[in-house]
Amino acid sequence: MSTFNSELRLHGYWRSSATYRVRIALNLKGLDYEYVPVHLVKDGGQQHSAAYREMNPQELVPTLEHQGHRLTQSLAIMEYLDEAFASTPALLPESYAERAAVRAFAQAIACEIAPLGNLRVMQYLKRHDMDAEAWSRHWMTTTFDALEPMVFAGGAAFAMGEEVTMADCVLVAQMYNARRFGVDLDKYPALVAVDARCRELEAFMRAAPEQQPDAA
Ligand SMILES: N[C@@H](CCC(=O)N[C@@H](CS)C(=O)NCC(=O)O)C(=O)O
Repeated sequence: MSTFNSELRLHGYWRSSATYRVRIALNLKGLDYEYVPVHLVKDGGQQHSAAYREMNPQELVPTLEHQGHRLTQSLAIMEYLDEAFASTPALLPESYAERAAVRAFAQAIACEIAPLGNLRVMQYLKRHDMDAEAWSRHWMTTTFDALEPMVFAGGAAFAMGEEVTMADCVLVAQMYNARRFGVDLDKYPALVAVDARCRELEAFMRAAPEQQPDAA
């Protein structure tokens, strides 16, 4: 079920994992939104334009506009959606300990992997003749090694239990990057299983990079 909310406008890029997380979250919450593509490469990167910088001084996607607010940072945006639209399915569990566990899982990816593989980091490494793809694979596997037993330990359907949470939004987006950069996923059967289970759900399907209007 989808609730139209014309006040939600998401600025993002089809292949951006941070935008992908937020698209999944919006779909899980049943929220319609206007999607405004920001091409991260064309024109030297539209995220660096004066107009976009005014909205997001970090020159990163995504940015979500809602009722005059300009929200940045995908994890903060997902928590905002959970709180602002509390009557829709929750992205975080009720118990404080479980919420902390979901946040920890999401942050392990969003804070320990994603910044190291960001476009501007990759561009910097390439400018300095370094193997940016190998670098990115290295940091993905370092954190995946830690996350794999956490998922197995639960033995549950989704990353952090029997319900889909914010952790799954972040995991699925990162698994997309892992496949794109050729990480050997055979080492991570639990992560692969959770990713596959999530991607069977409509909210995840509609959020997939190749389904976006700006997909190349
Ligand atoms: N911590 C931020 C990361 C945002 C981010 O790094 N976005 C990337 C795309 S996934 C970006 O805009 N990169 C542009 C660049 O590196 O110039 C979040 O979670 O929203």
